[in-house]
Amino acid sequence: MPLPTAELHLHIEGTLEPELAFALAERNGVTLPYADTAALREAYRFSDLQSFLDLYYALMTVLRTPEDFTALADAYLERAAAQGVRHAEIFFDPQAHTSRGVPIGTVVEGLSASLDRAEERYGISTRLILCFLRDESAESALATLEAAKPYLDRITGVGLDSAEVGHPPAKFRAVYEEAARLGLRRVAHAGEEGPASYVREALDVLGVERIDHGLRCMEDPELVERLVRERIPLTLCPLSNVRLRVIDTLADHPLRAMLDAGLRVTVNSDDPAYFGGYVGDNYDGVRDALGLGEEQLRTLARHSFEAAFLDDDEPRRARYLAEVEAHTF
Ligand code: ES4
Ligand code: ZN
Repeated sequence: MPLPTAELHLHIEGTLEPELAFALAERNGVTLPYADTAALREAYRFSDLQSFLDLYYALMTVLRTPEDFTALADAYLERAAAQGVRHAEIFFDPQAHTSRGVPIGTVVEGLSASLDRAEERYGISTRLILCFLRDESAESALATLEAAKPYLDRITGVGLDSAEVGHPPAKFRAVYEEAARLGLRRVAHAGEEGPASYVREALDVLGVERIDHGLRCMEDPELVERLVRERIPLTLCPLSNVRLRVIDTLADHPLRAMLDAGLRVTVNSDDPAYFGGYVGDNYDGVRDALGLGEEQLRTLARHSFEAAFLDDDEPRRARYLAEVEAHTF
């Protein structure tokens, strides 16, 4: 039995495996510039975040109908369940679809058709988090939030992703203010490729409750102290950091140092189809590379459920936490 965990940092478009991409391309009459799945996998050698994003946006053009999004989420949930995921807070990038003529309703309704059955089929509770592309304008983000208004009963929060450097959190101040007014929870990617100051800014200007990645906070001891004091969860994605060359090898990952510093770190898979593994593979990777013991692994899983947006269902959170305590390695 895998360690039960909540996955809090997962881009649904990043779960598109080559086999499904080719199947959807065929179904939708989209031509991919790769001969086959093996040739596509050959392209998964990234030098940085941007080189990954270029492929990520190109490949997701095979997603066109509600059924495509349903199939995508079903495939993720099945794999996630096999690796211990009990609760998933799923990011999606509406602008990456609306910009090519796929309405946000197609995306939300397609994903929802899968998520509505996730509990009965896979034993996973779910939430949806709408992410704004930070390399697009603040106006585009505001228009996206406006377009999402008919679907807010299915959306728990907002996030901020895509190319980080040069697009500081403050660019989205007004969008996050509006999101807060609408009662949405707030998270943001910060301190992945961008500096520690972006982590601070995401907290101060955007009012985020969790930081996605946040790795580079380790360059700023005062910021670390604050994150510990304010119990801000950080959603780490170890295999992603290696594949995107944020660090050289898993053995260089600061996760252990972050745990030792008292940070509320969690383990997640980010874009598992692209980075070589789902959430259990990420746990196994850091366990082996950093020599984590059972109590440290249990702490990581406990953090994930404590950081989950389950405030509307505390009995469920308590059940999940009890599963973590009862887990035998
Ligand atoms: C992403 Cl790893 C990562 N970083 C920023 N934005 C993203 N979108 C999808 N994966
Ligand atoms: Zn991410």
